Amino acid sequence: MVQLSNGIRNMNRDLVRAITQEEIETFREDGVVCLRGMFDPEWCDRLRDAADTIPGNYSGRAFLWPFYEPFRELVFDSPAGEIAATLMGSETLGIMIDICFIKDPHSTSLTPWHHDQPYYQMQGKQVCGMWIGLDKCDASNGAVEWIKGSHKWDRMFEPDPFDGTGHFESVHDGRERILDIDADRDNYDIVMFETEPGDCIVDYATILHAAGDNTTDTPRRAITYALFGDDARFLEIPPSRGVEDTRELGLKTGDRFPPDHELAPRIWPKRPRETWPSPKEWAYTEGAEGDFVAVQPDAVDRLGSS
Ligand SMILES: O=C(O)CCC(=O)C(=O)O
Repeated sequence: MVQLSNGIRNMNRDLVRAITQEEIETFREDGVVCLRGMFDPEWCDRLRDAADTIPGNYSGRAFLWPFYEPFRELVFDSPAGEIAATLMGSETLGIMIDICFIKDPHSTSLTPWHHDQPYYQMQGKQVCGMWIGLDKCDASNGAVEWIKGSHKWDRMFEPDPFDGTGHFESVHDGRERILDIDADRDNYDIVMFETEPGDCIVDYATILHAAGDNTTDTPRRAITYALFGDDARFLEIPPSRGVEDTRELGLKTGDRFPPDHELAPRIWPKRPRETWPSPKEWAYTEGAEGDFVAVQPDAVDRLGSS
């Protein structure tokens, strides 16, 4: 790893190149776009090393930026914020959560078809995800597939559990059961990107996507962000679907996110390091399905009573 003499690591903190108009149009039309080589190898080396130290299972390593310096720098001092803000046409960008998805070698951690919106405590046209690959990724180790245009369907699907056990029992109001996409694949415009470390995929929160098993001998590691732009507002969501349950954001439906929110802070435009929030009194705990999740101290009680 390259270290500058002042101890500052030499990762690309800014865009390596401008985002093109064509990429913006692809993102808005298809709902997803793959941008190559946006995070240089040093980011990936550092993040892989950090990822390997975090306890948890496939989807259980979440809300990492308050605790792990490499994840913190990636959030507040990498091109991630500018990339997403540019694609969504937003002046500002905030982060709701970061998750490190690790598909272990020869693991059958199938990711069912879902969209991310039902997990998110936010609504708006400028709400997206960003998937940053830390390993080479293709169909053999669980590259994500996307249904182009599904962000415009104006439908909301109840997610299924991420462990292949079928459906959650209940379907919340305003949602429907996810369609059996794999039984009808020819009817959908499905795209998969084969990626190198440092490539990133940006997707609207309403686009449907899924990923297969890792059939290889090496782990497949990726970081996902939930991001929001100017028009996003807080939204109460039904409990019991995601790690978001463990966080009390202190907002009510329709509220804007304050730029200095301790748990969902603004990351673009960039802010000086001394203003990066440090959420306090949090702990990692074993969650309901063996996940390790970062929780506020009273969250276990809250979850228990929900
Ligand atoms: O990378 C994965 O395994 C899953 C990604 C995903 O579902 C997401 O980013 O929402």
